[in-house]
Amino acid sequence: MTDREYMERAISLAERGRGWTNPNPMVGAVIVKDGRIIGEGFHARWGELHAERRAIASLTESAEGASLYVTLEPCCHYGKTPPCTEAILEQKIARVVIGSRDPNPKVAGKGAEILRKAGVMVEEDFMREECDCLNPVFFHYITTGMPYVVMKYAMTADGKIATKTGASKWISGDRSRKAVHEMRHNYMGIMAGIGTVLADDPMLNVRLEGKKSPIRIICDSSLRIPADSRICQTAKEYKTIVACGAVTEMMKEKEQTLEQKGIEIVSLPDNEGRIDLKKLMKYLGDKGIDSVLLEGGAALNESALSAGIVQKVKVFLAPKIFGGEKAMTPVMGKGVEFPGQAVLMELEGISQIGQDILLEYKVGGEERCLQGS
Ligand code: AOF
Ligand code: ZN
Repeated sequence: MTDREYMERAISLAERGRGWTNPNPMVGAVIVKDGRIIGEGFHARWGELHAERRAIASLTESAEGASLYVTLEPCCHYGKTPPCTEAILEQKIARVVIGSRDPNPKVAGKGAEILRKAGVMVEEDFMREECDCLNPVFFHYITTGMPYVVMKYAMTADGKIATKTGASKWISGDRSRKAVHEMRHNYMGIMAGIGTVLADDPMLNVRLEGKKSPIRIICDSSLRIPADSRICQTAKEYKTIVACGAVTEMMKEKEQTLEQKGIEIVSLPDNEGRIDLKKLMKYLGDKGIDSVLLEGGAALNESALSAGIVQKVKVFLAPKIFGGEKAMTPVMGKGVEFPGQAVLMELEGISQIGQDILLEYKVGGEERCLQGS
């Protein structure tokens, strides 16, 4: 096998941690001696052993003189686990091939440096682009302290997210809706606006075996969420945060009722008393939430784009036409005056899911990853 094939193996191992490692990165490692894999591992869950230590724990023979292929620079700090650099040196591994650099200020080049100084042959940036595609969420979160936000919606071929009466069940097909549940597992948070809660009474959870549900975040400026909504009634089972604007006297009683239901309320008003979404992202980031799947509606989508908090947009395009000028489109609000003022995106992927088409865009530009987040 070639260096590329070993790193590809490490990447596919890393993938197995998707949805479980957050807010830590997905990482895979393969240890090779005399052309044979003698150990391999991946970071399986937040708080558990790092990929390098998992690979070492699986060794079938001494790793002295072996090569380690790892998708992310080994750490050199005492966190929940001791530094991986120490374990690598203890094993007398001779060569370390690294994919991504680790922008975590506690590591950032120091891991590679420690190994090099100890006499290990270190190769950096090997298949870096491919390895970077594993962790756009981690890179964004560790450098900004704010969650990576993915805006997702389903619309008809004429760009509607509901009929003129507001009915929206269903726009996309069964397979797309299942894909959305798979998608939800990958994010630590799922965010929706009060309009969506009032219209659909959604659960915003994951109903798939072996997958986990994200923390629910509802943007509700004046705490209109009904106490008997499905979200409120299941708040003890699925962690729920309701963000609101300024809390007026009239809202105090409602605030208490919701808290008794197990809901965390956070008041983050902007100058107009509505929710300051940037502050909300900072608040979620401080709580360790590294990623949010934004499932709209139209008003919240517009606020999120205007606040500049969205990194990615995923559009399910269904083969239907609703028509009607009153039918909602994915982003309402004021809109721009000229095409030159548009929110610009870069197309990253097109795939077919049943009869629907999934379009994936990166807001702004920068890195490209076909799959991944
Ligand atoms: C991981 N898994 O396989 C590697 C990581 O909080 P800790 O102690 O688990 O450390 C997390 C940091 O360790 C993380 O931010 C990243 O910089 C580094 N590498 N983390 O969770 C791994 N190799
Ligand atoms: Zn480590």
